[in-house]
Amino acid sequence: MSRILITSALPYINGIKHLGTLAGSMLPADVYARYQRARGRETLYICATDEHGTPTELAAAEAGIAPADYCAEMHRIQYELGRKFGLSWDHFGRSSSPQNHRLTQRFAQTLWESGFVEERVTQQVYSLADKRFLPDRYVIGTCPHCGYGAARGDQCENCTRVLDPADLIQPRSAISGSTEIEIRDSKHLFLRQSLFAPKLREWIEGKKGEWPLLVTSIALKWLDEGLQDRGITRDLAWGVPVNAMEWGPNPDGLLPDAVGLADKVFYVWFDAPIEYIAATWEWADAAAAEAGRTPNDGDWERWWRLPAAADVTYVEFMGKDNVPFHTVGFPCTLIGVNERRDAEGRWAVVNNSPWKLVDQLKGFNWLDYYGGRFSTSQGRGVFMDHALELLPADYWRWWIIANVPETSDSSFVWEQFQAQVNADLADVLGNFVNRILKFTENRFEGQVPAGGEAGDLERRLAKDVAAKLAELTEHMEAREFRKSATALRQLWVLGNQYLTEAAPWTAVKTDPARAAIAVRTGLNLVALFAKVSEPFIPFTAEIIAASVGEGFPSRWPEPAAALDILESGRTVKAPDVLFRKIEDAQVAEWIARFGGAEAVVEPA
Ligand code: B3M
Ligand code: ZN
Repeated sequence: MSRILITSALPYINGIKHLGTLAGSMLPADVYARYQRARGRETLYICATDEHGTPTELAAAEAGIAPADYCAEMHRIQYELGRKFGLSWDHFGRSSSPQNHRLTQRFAQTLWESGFVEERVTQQVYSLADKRFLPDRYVIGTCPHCGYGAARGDQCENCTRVLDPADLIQPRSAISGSTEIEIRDSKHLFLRQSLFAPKLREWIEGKKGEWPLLVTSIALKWLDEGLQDRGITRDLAWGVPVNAMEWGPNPDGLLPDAVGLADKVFYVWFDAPIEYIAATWEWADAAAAEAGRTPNDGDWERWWRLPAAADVTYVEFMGKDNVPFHTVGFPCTLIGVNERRDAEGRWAVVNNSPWKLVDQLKGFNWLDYYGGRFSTSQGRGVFMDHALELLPADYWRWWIIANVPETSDSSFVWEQFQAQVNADLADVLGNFVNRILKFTENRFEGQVPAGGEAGDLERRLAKDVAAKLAELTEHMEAREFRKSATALRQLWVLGNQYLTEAAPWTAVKTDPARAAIAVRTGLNLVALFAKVSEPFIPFTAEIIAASVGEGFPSRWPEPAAALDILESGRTVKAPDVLFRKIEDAQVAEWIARFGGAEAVVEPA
């Protein structure tokens, strides 16, 4: 049986994340991880904070503390919020970890010594007003391709074209707005991505039909535009230092310019994906420390390096803007540390334990807020901390997964959120669990009755449930989350329909045996719903499981045995109301606080 390795795009360290960040990667990854564990597959879900780059330096400066202290505090906050949302990471690491420093430098050194990285003198934007070099992202101006006025120097978020600051029209500093910027020479390391184009194209073409069209089309678009060599170092203080002193000669016999590079750090997008591996290393070291044993590299390498990882299926989750870095940049790094090429361009595997490339890549569109972007600065939209102040995590989990932006962008709208949560969670699932358990307490001493012979109703239900469960399982295996949520809701509806038709509260007056089979069947549906709802709404699923004395979490049910879970005589107990309905007055208050339809300033 395959082991499952899951990573979700690393949230930037600065700021509290909004619902869109949950939707675009961490939440679907969590639902999938929980499902895989329920299927009994050895599963590792890894995530971390993405801590380097200019945003961190600026946020720390604004907070008046050192970047290291700022990151430690924000990591703790993001970790706690993630756990409150039920994000079941096996490890939530930090890209500033010693493990990531060592691995990033080791990979860069190998790439240099293989000739896949070279030094170049670049023209870097220097801001006189800010007294600092400006990374591409911190130069803004008008996009030459689509005219978008706030295009960034690395990528235009409007037309997603990759840019260089020199391309921008009327460039200015994103920090101070100053146009007093000048170009200065600065020596940097470049990853020669252009060398990898043929191999990458072959690899991505081979993923057509397996990966979402969104992903392969973005990746191939980048390749069609002509793969550019990319700078992997920056003039920043906070980041993985480029230690040029220990590197061996490259194929031309050159050593890196220790002086020109000594005070540089690696570009955040070079070290961040490597943190997927390094966070697994952190996880293994933490487990060893907890067990009081010496760390063993094999514990983490067995997930990432062949042949030990031959039975691992590696699945990545991310938003569409991250797809280029995961289908080009990171694979170039891993191919580059696995292989070498000779002067004739022939490639050969030189690393007898190659690092794994991603097997399945689930990319998402964007979840926006009333058609516009969430905005911390403009206080528009719902962020993770506020969300949990308003409602329990499962309300958000359910709505996000049921509306996750898989094939197109989707929008959070309070009125639709209220309608769907009240209908699916309160009226369907909550109502079903409450009705059958309250009735069992009142008329069957709170115990699972010994059921008589199942009738046509139960036989039809068993067939429908088995078919719907098989459909849900198929969608989960395919990582189709909206379809999975729809199938799960339809399962809940089947339970309600059965109860309405079987009407044990009527049958009990004239045919107690019939009522007993209806109650027994209803209680088995409760146990089933707890199992299949756990990946989506884990907190509520645990309460439902406990109400019928079931363990948690438990194995994913087999369709054939879906209605034969509870033995007669088991004690059951109705839980408190599972979902309080969202009132109109609450929606009105929240629209006033977080913005509503009028809130949209610029389109997403
Ligand atoms: N920190 C998330 C973003 O672009 C970025 C992902 C890194 S995954 C290695 O919002
Ligand atoms: Zn543009």
